[in-house]
Amino acid sequence: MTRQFIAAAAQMGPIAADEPRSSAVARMIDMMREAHARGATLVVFPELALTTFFPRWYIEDEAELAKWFETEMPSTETQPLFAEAAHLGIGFYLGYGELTPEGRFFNTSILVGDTGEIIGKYRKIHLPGHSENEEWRPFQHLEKRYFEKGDIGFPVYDAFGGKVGMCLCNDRRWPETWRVLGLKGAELVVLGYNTPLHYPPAPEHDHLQYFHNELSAQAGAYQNGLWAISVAKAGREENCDLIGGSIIVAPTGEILAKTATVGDEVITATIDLDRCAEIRRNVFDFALHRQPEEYAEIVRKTN
Ligand code: CDV
Repeated sequence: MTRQFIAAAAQMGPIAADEPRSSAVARMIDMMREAHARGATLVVFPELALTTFFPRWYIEDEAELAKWFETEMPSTETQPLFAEAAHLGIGFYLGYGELTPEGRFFNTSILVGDTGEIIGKYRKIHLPGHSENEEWRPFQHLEKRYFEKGDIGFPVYDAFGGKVGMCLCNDRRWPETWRVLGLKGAELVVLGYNTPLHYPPAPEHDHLQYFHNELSAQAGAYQNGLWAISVAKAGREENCDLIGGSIIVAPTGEILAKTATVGDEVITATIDLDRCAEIRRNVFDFALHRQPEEYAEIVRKTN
């Protein structure tokens, strides 16, 4: 049985604060159709893909904050995306703010199969930024205030003929994310991000944003012998520039497709899950070469 399929990264340009979810969904449907026309059976959308990146603002009122979150999935506004996926026979990954019935807030992604059913969920673990309003910043990054740390670990799901893991934005910078997913057998990791071009605490690294983005995904893919699809929300969003640079990376660490704009843009590549073995049976043969007894430091709490 071939474990080969075409996958798409559907980068999104900016979403304005007053842009309704129905508009973001319509944009995603357009790109889903384009991906399908190019033969894709999986399309990956960004982190918090239904709204503007609201953690850039300090919001004191919880009711005001809750407006950026979804209380059900699919909802009336997102149902058309699920319906179109089922109609076309294409699966997707979607990032959104999740507000649970118990009143818990998470930065979440879901994996949806080609009949429109939710296959799996992930809740972001590495939450960047800060918890208090820091007025010296040109814009806030209040993920630590608005979201709880994910409580379901790094699950890996049977999907698209293989094993698929998810993560979200800052997670991609952490080798532990990729290693845990790799150890669980992930053959494809899909992720979305919102990465400002300007990093206020260390602006001397601003010119490295695209480099660090690629470095993280390429290293994660290569060092674990898996495919990666890493997708931006990009462009000037409410006066904040977000990087583009969405990529599809092979298990060899090579970039096979990359966006050229900071707007809505679809890229595709053929994913052959059997190519994971090129790496996993060689340099990164975990069973043969890993030395976990020497890695205890990694899981020791240091703070
Ligand atoms: N949404 C993010 O997680 N953004 C972070 C920024 C703040 C560094 C990122 O890792 O891209």
